[in-house]
Amino acid sequence: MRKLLITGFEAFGGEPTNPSWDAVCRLPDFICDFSITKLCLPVVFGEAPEKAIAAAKDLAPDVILCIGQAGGRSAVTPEMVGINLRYANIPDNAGNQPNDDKIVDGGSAAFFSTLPVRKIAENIKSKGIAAQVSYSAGAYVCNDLLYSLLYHFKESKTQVGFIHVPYSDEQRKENMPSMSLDTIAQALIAAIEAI
Ligand code: PCA
Repeated sequence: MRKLLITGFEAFGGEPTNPSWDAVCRLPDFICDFSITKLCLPVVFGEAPEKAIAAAKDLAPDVILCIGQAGGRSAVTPEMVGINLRYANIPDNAGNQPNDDKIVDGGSAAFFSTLPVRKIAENIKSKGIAAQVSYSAGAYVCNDLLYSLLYHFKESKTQVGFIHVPYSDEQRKENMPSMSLDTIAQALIAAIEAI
């Protein structure tokens, strides 16, 4: 049996909840040949990847799949790339607001996800759920997590990827695209099936 560490984020930006963690909580403990370990991460630059790396040290997962909210997107979007950049429109949950800082001094400009991103998007779509490959995870804490994990695991067999999800219907955002938590959870199961 393979091991998959899946992470979601705590709430941020004044929201009461985060659909990434809410959807992760709905997942079963086993999906295909994976045993699933769930972890909620703080929306704090540097701390999110530290906590994920610490959990991975204990678990030695084959795959680390991170999930985050991308409010305003209408589809589930597997991310193709993490970039070596920190920029924040709003402070993170510890008050940090980096302004075009590097994540790793002297690190590569970018790393590609080591998950089969396009296959993941196709498999989600095959279930009738809107999905699209994304070529930018932004420069906020989600990208910080993706880039830092890809950097940390670049010489290892551990595969790393990130999926952004829309607002949930349960967040009741007016005039904003959203999806039910159940649909988001089904999309994550479809994503894991494709790995
Ligand atoms: N989304 C933010 C950080 C936490 C989250 O769920 C982002 O896209 O960077």
